[in-house]
Amino acid sequence: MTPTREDQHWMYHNMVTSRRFEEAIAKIYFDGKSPVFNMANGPIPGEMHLSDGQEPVAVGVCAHLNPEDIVTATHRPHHQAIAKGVDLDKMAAEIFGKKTGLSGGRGGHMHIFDADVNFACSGIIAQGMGPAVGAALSRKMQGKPGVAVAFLGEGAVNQGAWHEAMNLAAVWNLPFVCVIEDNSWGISVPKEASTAIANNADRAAAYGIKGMRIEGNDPYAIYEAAGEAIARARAGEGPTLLEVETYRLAGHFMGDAEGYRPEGEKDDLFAKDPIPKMRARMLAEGAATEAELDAIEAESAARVEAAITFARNSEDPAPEDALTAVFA
Ligand SMILES: Cc1ncc(C[n+]2csc(CCOP(=O)(O)OP(=O)(O)O)c2C)c(N)n1
Repeated sequence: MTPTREDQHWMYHNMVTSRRFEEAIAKIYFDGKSPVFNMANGPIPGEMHLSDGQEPVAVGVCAHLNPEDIVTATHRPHHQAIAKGVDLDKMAAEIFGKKTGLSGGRGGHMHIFDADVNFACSGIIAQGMGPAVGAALSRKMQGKPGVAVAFLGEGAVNQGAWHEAMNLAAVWNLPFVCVIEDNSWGISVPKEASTAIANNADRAAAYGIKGMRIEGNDPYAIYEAAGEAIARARAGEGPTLLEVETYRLAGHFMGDAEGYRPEGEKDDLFAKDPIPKMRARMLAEGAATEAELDAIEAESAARVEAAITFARNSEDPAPEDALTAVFA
């Protein structure tokens, strides 16, 4: 199933918006954090994990989802949040720790929650599995439509929580899709040093479900495989495990010296940047004109600038608000 022209425009738009958003965040992040790096300082407090390069996974999957579908993500959540339709102004404000943020600035970049589009994420790896499988179970028990998708890194699928949730999703034949973003690194640990098998899709056999691996960080191939998995979930045919090869162009976190990367790895990865590749393919196949793609890029840049301005100009939460919405 090739994405329609409209879907391709949507995918490209969301990939570019995600990339521009992270470029803007990266530019601001170190403000106020030097000469001594203190991650509590500056307009963007806390740790920062960028998803540059991994955008095809988010758009290839989320192109098939509706607001009623559920997504859980990880400590690296911006690309999926944008593709799921999370409000960009409120997400930027959350990252800046502002009162107008999705959670009033309490969560920061690793805890983006938007109930309007059923999106959540957590900095605890594999933590999204339980809530996603639980959401799929609730939809099934209530006879409501909705597919739940949990995105995880390839390092996270060695957690016990992942296996337990995967098993229950299969036992209960739930409308659930697990998407593993295999960027080959868990912080500085290569996949082969943490995972006993090369292809995590093979683990699907342990749960009697369908598993697929998609190579090449290709938005078109991801779209096709995800479309099949999500259609199966909607038809009541149970969960699917998708592993997608992708690339992390940035460090694990902002400030990562990336000394663990083999010489030249980053150059190779940048040469395969999925955004210019998709642009070239759309032009070659007549799916868009130069003018249309330029307009998409301009629109994304303006949207990001507006969100960053909204976040910067928003009020800080009052100190006494720190004690609301918590168990005291
Ligand atoms: C339960 C738990 N253990 C350890 C950590 C620390 N930690 C944060 S990210 C990470 C590696 C994650 O690798 P992967 O799942 O492949 O995702 P990626 O960072 O590559 O996107 C670890 C160990 C954590 N956040 N949660």
